[in-house]
Amino acid sequence: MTDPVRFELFSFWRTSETYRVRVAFNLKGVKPHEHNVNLDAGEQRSEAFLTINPMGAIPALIDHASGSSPTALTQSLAILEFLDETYPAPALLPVDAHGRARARSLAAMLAADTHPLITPRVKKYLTTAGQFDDAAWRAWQIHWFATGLQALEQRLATEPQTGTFCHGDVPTMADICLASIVVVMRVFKIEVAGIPTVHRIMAECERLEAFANADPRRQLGAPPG
Ligand SMILES: N[C@@H](CCC(=O)N[C@@H](CS)C(=O)NCC(=O)O)C(=O)O
Repeated sequence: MTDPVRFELFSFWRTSETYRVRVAFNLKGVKPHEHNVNLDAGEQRSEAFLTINPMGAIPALIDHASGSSPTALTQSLAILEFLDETYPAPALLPVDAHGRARARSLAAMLAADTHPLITPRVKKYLTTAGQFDDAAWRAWQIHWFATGLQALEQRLATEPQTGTFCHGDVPTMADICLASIVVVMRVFKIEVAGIPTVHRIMAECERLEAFANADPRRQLGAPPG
C-alpha cells in the first residue's frame, strides 16, 4: 500500500462510478482516503463540492502528488485510465490496440450510454419538470438498464474475444463497468432478463477480493442488512 494521504476520493456508498474507482484502487493495491458526498442529501450540488467538480457529480479524485493545489480528476473512466498509467500492474486494459479499443468500447456502452440516464440529476428533472411519478421513474430505470445490458450480452455472447471475463481471462475496465452496473441494479432491486453471460462474468468478478471489497453494501454509509 502507498501513503494513504496521496489520494482523496469523493464518493458515496452506492454509486456505480465510485465503485469503478474503488475496484481499480483495490486491484492496484492502493488505498485512497474517502470523503462521503451524500447524494441523497444533495451534497453534490453544494457550493463547496461544485468548486471541486462543477458538474456536481462523483467521483472526484485529488492526487496530492500532482502539486500543492491539485485539480480534482473527474470522470470514472478517465480516473481508471489515470490509475492504470500510474500503477501499470495489473493492467486494466489489454496489451493490443484492438483489444484496448474493444475493452473501452464495452466499458463505454455502460459508463457512457447506460448509467448516465439513471443518475440523481436525471431523476430530479424527470420527477419535477417531467412530472414522472415513482412508477414512471422505475420503468425508465428498467428500460435503460435493460437496453444497455442486453446489447452488452449480445456482444459478449457472440464475440470470440470474450473469455472468463469480458475480454480474455483477466479482468479489464470492461469488467469493472459491467460489475458497476450489476451492483447498482441490486441496490435498486432491478432485474434484467436474458443476460446469462453478464451474470456469469459478474460471478467471476466477485470471486476477486478487489471487486468483493468494493461492493456498495460493504461501504461506510450503506444501510444495514
Ligand atoms: N460520467 C461520469 C458520471 C458521474 C456521475 O454522474 N456520477 C453520479 C453518481 S450517482 C453523480 O454523482 N450524480 C449526481 C447527480 O446526478 O446529481 C463518470 O463516469 O464519472
